[in-house]
Amino acid sequence: MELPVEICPTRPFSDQRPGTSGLRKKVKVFQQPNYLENFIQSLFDLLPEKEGKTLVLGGDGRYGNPEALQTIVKMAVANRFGKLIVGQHGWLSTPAASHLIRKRRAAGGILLTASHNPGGPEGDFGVKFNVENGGPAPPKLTEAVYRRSLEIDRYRIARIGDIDLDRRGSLQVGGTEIEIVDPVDDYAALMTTLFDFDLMRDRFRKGELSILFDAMHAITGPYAHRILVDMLGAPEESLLHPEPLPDFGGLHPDPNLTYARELVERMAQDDAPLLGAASDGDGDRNMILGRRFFVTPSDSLAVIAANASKIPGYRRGLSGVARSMPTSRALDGVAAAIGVPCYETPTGWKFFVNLLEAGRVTICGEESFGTGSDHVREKDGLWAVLFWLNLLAATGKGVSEMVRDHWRRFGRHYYSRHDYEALDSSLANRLFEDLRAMLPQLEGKRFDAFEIERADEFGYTDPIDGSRVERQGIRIFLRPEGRIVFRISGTGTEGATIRIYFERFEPDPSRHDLPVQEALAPLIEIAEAVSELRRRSHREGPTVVT
Ligand code: G16
Repeated sequence: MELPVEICPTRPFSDQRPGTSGLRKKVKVFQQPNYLENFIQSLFDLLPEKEGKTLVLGGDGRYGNPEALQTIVKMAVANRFGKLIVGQHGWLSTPAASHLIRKRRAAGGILLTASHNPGGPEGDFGVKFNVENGGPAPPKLTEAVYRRSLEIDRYRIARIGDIDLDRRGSLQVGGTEIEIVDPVDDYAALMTTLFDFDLMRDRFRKGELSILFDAMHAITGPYAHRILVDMLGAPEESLLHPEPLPDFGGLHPDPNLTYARELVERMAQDDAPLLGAASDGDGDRNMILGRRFFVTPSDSLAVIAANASKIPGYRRGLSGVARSMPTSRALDGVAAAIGVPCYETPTGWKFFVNLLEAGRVTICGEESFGTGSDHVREKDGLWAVLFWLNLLAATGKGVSEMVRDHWRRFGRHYYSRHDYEALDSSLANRLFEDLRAMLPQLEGKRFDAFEIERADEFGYTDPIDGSRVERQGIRIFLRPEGRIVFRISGTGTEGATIRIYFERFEPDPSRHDLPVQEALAPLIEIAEAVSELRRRSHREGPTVVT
């Protein structure tokens, strides 16, 4: 039966350029008539062979998702996709979607999420698009979609009733099969191929392993319940905020020390579990805590890489590792010790994908609470949590003991990121222009105990496809070993967010216990002396410190 397909006239929006990860805007922006439709049709127009192809659809359960999913289903039907695989209730974590795309050989996937940004009517909404390898769309594609969005004049939509997304099973709508799948099944099965579930189950049963996992009322709740409680036997109380809610229960689903406050407080108690962990809106980020101990994401990445041989899925060894440029160089020391290459990429998981596809990298990660491996093409929050759980079970050590052992062996990279959010965009741009102009004069400048060794702006040539990106952050290298990086965030939805990343290497174990901000204080002052960010923005300090 031919379906009633309507070709709707529309007018372009000028602001649909995807950022670090997809198109992210305030809910109110997405609520403008045709805003979502324009972006989705621009994307569909760029996919050459849709007919008969499979598309994966899901999201993090945030406000606006059910309605947006219905719209996308109807547009995908009208654009003649052969099959849609949709997570039940519209749910799919980003790593689970990446896995489904790969496993079911889909042409790609659309994920409705603004990641760690808040939800609800006053919050944020977003669309991520992943390509057939399961990874985030590369810059070439997102730029082409943006260009298309500037000239779009019509979109296609099937005039059909809403699909029941709560009922699993298949139905045929015109030429398109719609399959509603359990969002957790395939992902949970994948995890059992990587980690020692028998060992962890045994340790939980004996009371030798314990966890408090904060799903922040976002997508990882159902995944954590299945894996940690049903499969590993952790008690129900191991989960905090497990049910996905459209406004994340008013929480900010960003797993860091500021927004996961309840978890942090519980982990500060004497009877806290061995491992504390949290994930974000769409389940790709992770935060790792021990009792009264916070593991910076950069250290977590380095510990994971250094101990990979203790985990069944990685016993074969690592082909290489990668980190985003602002991530601390703790990983580089590990790579040198185990004799594998360490790649430095711009911020954005999409820059890891070619390396993973080419088999050059097994494990990679970022300072922004993202860690992952070649099991999917996204960062993966629960994977990192299971990695740590498996490590604790295999070594019998606690989190802080693991990290301190690591520092003793490799030295400690004190690390912190200061975010100045919602700045006036023109002020932020001018500040970067000034920093850029200053670069040639910075070398050799002295600030008490430190001297600027060199300063530059990071650009990257992809070693696999030769593509080049410029202006990926301003770097100031210091002597003795330290580094300051300035970047403008590509995920903010209000004005501009400037991030300053501080890193200082300390080889001496007797100096590994300083408070982080104290250890970095001289660098924080150098950053202000060079940029005058606080003075120019009339701010007393950063909005968020991680
Ligand atoms: C995205 C990207 C990450 C990036 C992060 C922050 O994560 O996938 O690679 O590190 O944004 O980017 P920025 O510093 O530009 O704000 P997510 O979890 O938000 O999709």
